[in-house]
Amino acid sequence: KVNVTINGITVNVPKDYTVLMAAREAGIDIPTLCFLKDINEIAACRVCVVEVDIKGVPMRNLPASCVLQVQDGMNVRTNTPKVRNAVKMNVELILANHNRECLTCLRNGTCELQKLCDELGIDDIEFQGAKREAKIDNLSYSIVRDSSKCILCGRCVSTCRDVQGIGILDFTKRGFKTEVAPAFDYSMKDVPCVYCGQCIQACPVAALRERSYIDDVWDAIDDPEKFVVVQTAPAVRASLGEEFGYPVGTDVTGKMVSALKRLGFDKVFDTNFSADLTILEEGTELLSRVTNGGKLPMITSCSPGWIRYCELNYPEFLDNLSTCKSPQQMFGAIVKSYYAEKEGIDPSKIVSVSVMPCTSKKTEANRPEMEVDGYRDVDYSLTTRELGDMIKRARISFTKLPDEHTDSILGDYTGAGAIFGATGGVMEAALRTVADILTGKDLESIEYQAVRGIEGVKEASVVLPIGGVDTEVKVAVAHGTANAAKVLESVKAGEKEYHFIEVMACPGGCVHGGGQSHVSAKARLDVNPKVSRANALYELDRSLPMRKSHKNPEVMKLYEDYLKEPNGHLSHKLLHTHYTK
Ligand code: HC1
Ligand code: SF4
Repeated sequence: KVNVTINGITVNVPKDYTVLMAAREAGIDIPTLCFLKDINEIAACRVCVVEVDIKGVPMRNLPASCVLQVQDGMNVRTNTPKVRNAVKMNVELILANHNRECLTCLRNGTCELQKLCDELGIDDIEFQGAKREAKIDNLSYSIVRDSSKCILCGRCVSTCRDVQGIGILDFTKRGFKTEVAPAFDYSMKDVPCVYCGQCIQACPVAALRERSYIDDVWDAIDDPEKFVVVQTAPAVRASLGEEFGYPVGTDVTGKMVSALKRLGFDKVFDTNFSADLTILEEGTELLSRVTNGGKLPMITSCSPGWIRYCELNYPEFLDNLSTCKSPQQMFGAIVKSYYAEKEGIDPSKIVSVSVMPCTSKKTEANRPEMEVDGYRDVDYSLTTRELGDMIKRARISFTKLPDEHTDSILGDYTGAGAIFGATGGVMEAALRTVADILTGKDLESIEYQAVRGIEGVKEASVVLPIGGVDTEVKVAVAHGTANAAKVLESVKAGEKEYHFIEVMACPGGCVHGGGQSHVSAKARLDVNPKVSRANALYELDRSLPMRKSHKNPEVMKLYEDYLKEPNGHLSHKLLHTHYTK
């Protein structure tokens, strides 16, 4: 450990600390902008500069505290006229080339640059140069890139390249014309982007954002001819409250349902319902592959970012993917078939809306194969943030709403469905059902701790009787595409053998999807949204009377009245698909 003095306060910190982290220990908040802990520590914006002397010898220039390692006897000052002037000038230089239409900007209120200007008291911009030419790329179904908002902080670049292991975005061109974009200025539509939206989560401003379908959804709601149903993904309820000031990871299920009813949706259902349905279909598929010599390991297929990643990078594993559509798509298919039939509604009048923590779901909903008999499974997919915006625009006082319950007959769910939103949740839900089926018991020990948590790759094994023989069922869970690649490489190399693998494209799983509420880089130093939101889902699971998918009464009724059996003829038509090379 070393002793460092910051603004007269001495702290004893580990020697691999940066000055920025040491200052936090001393209770001193150094401003940052390009800094994203453990992801982007590159001193690009120079907003975190400080004055330093070491044992009385001043360091030349003003070093950036995010990359400056502490040394014994270091004396740091963060609030001198020299520092204040330099920081102000650096921010003004960024602003000179920034599209400053804050009032009409999507990130008005959540923008980290705007907040910084407020904190630093920026009241005038001295540099009024020419601005970079504005380019808006809104051709993909999922992601919009607006170069006029980009401040070249590099947070998206590092996230896509280092966290996701993909590398779609990079600095292009030179000097004044420098931009962050896909190579050769391609549209996001035409590059091997998986639309995970992790770059949106990294962006401090509105340079990267989701493509919005809010207006289409309002139009549907306002059309008296249309019957508009909505489903909300497991992870949405653990983040939506953040849009209204609740702490990160507060479960707001009841208020979310109330809000959706007040927005005018004709029926408010739940993707948790179809998560349970997925488990019955996917669990049955797994058992049939294991007992009939089918392709193993079977790999989950609910995360569309993962599916696209697999198609683009590991086509040799496409036959390993479960043929199950994702819960989002299964839900849509059931709404326009079973539900329409039961309620006597013409499926062509039904508009199926989903609210997802995800930006890739927008592209998934638009995949050509995601329809049955000409009816699209899902017509519009919104993010958690878009739902927050709709609630605000409708001037609904979210915090004052009562808790309400989802509608039947597609609104019941179990704890197993709820935990889908956290990495390892699909695996745990599947194991709960598969273990019961194989043992013929109603097992009480249902929490599979080994697949929980945010370690990049998790492994577990469970001994289960298959065909009368005790068999060690080996499973793995990977979240984030870089971790998925690690697991696939180890399977390919023959180093690992698994029966079943869960992959989610986003680090942390859906709870940290590209469509969830923004948590600023600064706030992330104190809370980990992946952990807090996952905890909210595990708590919800524990509080529910039913915690196994095969105990969901509405799902069982769906089989009894309509589908007849998992993986049966009708299931295949509605709920399964194939991925082709
Ligand atoms: Fe997910 Fe899923 S868990 S993929 O992360 O399988 O988006 O929440 O809705 O479809 O259920 C997302 C979440 C979500 C699907 C389910
Ligand atoms: Fe990279 Fe995901 Fe952003 Fe595409 S959506 S650029 S894959 S981080």
